[in-house]
Amino acid sequence: MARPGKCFLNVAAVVMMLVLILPSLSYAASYNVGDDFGWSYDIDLDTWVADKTFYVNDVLVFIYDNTAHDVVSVDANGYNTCSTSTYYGTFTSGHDEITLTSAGTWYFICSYHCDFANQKMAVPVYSS
Ligand SMILES: [Cu+2]
Repeated sequence: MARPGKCFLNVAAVVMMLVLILPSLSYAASYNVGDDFGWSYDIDLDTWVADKTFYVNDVLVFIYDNTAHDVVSVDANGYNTCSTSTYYGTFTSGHDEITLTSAGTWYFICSYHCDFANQKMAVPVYSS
């Protein structure tokens, strides 16, 4: 008992689901922090952040020499005072991929160079 009409509807439903799902997946972007400089005080990180728009689920890739630097996710006070006392995570692999899982401002510092070399950045993250 062939029912070509129902088959067409199933195909159409699958296509519609893909059309709805695929754009939301492809929007997540990945950024190498500092581009060719990496996570470094040799680049103005504020400027690096300023010309980009970050969204939830985007990924920041911190590439650095882990014998010289680290990445500490801190709150606003930690960012302003270069304090790691209220941190949300310390990353030390030299190649850390951090997914921006919520909207708001994310703060990152290098515990070695935050205060005297300004190796820190505040990243505004938007919901969509
Ligand atoms: Cu550093």
